[in-house]
Amino acid sequence: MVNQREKKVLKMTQSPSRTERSINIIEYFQKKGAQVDAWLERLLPAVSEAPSLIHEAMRYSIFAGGKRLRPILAIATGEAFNAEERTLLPAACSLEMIHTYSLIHDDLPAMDNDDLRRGMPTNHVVFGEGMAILAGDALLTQAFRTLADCEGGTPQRKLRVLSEVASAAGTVNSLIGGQVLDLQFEGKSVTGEQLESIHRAKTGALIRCAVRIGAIVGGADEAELRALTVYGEKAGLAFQVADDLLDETATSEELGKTAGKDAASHKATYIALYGIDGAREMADRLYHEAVAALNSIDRETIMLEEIARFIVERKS
Ligand code: GRG
Repeated sequence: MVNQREKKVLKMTQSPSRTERSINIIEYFQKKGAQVDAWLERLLPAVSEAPSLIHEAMRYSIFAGGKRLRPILAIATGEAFNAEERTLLPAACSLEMIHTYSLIHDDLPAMDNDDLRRGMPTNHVVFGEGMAILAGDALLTQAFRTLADCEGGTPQRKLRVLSEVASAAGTVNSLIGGQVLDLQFEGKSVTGEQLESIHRAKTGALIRCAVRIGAIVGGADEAELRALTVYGEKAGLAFQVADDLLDETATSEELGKTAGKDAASHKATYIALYGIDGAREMADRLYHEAVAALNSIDRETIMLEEIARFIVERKS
């Protein structure tokens, strides 16, 4: 039987303009996504574990069919540095737990108030608001337990990864901080600079972190880490510009979440500021800048190039 995530990956292949290269990236997402799912299965408490309802709620959103972009970015980076799977995979999965927590909370009535996510009713619609808040909290907590418990790696590297993930999920130029800015700017007109500061934090921090932790687990040196950080920052912004374009141009069915919400709520987006063509040009420029940042790294980084391309060409 095809599961929710495999269905999502198959949907990503439905672009008529895809090339041989992008077929490889689809295969890579399928293969690594299945590996991530297998690890998540092991890393999350079983539904049979009491209290089972919270474990059901956590698993409901984790296995609802996300693309697994953040863990796959961490894996692709780690693989370029021959990182050990037993350390890399749990570290990568911790990011998917944090990302899923952020989606559950973002969909709550007090935030974006949405009822569709990953093609399924949102967590609070199924389990109620209280349980959805707890499921988000529990995923965030489990992410840090996963990082603390992962095997292999030196203590220094593990601590550094813990610090990187905590920082990316936090308030300073990071996930929660970005959401705070987003709430504060609601209904106000924003400049390009302000929009970038929201998305560098809200969407970009976890994507940048994915690349950095892959590199740290693999033992990249500081110069390599700096170059990969630029790649991660450019890819993170490109992801958001593409997300704004998809919100405007794709259907809810294609996206698995409510489409057209940005325009309906008069939200500041790259489309609102630069128009569809301007946003497309920006995504393309960011893609080229991301790939250029990889030039100084003497490693096999083709998969990172392909992921950057996927980020701007994706259909969901
Ligand atoms: C702490 C109360 C409280 C709330 C936190 C942190 C937060 C709420 C919200 C973060 C905002 C957020 C949801 C950012 C992500 C933006 C985004 C474009 C998500 C979609 O990512 P995809 O396309 O999704 O990778 P899939 O489903 O494929 O994983």
